[in-house]
Amino acid sequence: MSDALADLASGERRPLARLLTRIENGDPTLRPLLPGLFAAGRGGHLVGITGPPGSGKSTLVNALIGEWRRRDRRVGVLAVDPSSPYTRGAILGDRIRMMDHAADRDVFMRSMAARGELGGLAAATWIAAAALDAAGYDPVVVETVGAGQSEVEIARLAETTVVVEVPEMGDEVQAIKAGLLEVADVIVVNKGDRPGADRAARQLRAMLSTAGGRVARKPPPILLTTATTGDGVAALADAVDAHRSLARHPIAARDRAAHQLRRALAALVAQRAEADTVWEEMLDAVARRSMDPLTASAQLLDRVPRTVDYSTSESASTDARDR
Ligand SMILES: Nc1nc2c(ncn2[C@@H]2O[C@H](COP(=O)(O)OP(=O)(O)OP(=O)(O)O)[C@@H](O)[C@H]2O)c(=O)[nH]1
Ligand SMILES: [Mg+2]
Repeated sequence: MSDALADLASGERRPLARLLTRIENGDPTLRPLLPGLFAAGRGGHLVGITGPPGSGKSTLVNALIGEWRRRDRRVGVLAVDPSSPYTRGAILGDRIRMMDHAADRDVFMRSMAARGELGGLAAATWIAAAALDAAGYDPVVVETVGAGQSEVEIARLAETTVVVEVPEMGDEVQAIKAGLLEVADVIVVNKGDRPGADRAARQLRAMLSTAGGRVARKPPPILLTTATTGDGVAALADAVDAHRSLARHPIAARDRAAHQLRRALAALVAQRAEADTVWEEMLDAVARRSMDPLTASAQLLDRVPRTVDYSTSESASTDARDR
């Protein structure tokens, strides 16, 4: 095992923080460490929390941390910042809202942005989550803003995906909501102190009686919370904990693995194609409409080598650095 991984197992915060920085930067020398990192996992529950901006995700995570700490769990939290204009600036707010637990040694919180390339932000996020798992945090919570498909996808890669909604349900957001609800294992109507919260929960239940959740065929539980007071948070923690065993059903695990593989594969192929000498040429051709994107993709794919050994190309530099 490399020193970086051995240090993780010690439960110290510094080595974990350092490793997360390397993951965030897309440090290519990490790639040979990945099998060891995933093998060092301790079975922590990976929980994704997503929902519209401002729905109270961070406040809810803060309250959930309190609940899980009462249950003697060590909690890890990654707040994902896709560095889009939408969410820039939200990070300081997140930090303040989760401040209740800043001094707790058994709570680890970190904002994640991805500057480099280890298969994109989604992959980097789940590598980081694996690091928190290897460091003994359970659950490991990933908060992403459900403002775009990629962010929702990040939460979807979790074992248990919690979708946070709010009582105000304008018609214009119904479509977005439907997309979000599709990936939900647990649905929360937060801001339960606001008028119409009960009605919103009832509407969602009606909507879902036809849609169905992704793991079981039966609709996911819908819970009412008020994150600011903690109302309903214990029941939410119960629902999340209860979903853990469902998520580990072999069919659910394979379903998740398929998503992870497809995403990682797409990111890798795109990365290699973009490094190809003909990439710019293809771009021009598609931009000029002298070639269609599908034919261009097929030609680029044909040029990607059939066997790529990632373990050899970068391991030499890793050995030099980590030993
Ligand atoms: N009334 C009420 N306000 C709440 C509740 N939960 C959160 N809020 C408020 O809603 C605002 C947004 O809360 P956040 O926790 O930052 O929401 P978020 O979903 O993490 O926001 P982003 O990360 O920016 O998408 C804050 O002003 C919170 O105090 C609640 O249950 N009731
Ligand atoms: Mg937030």
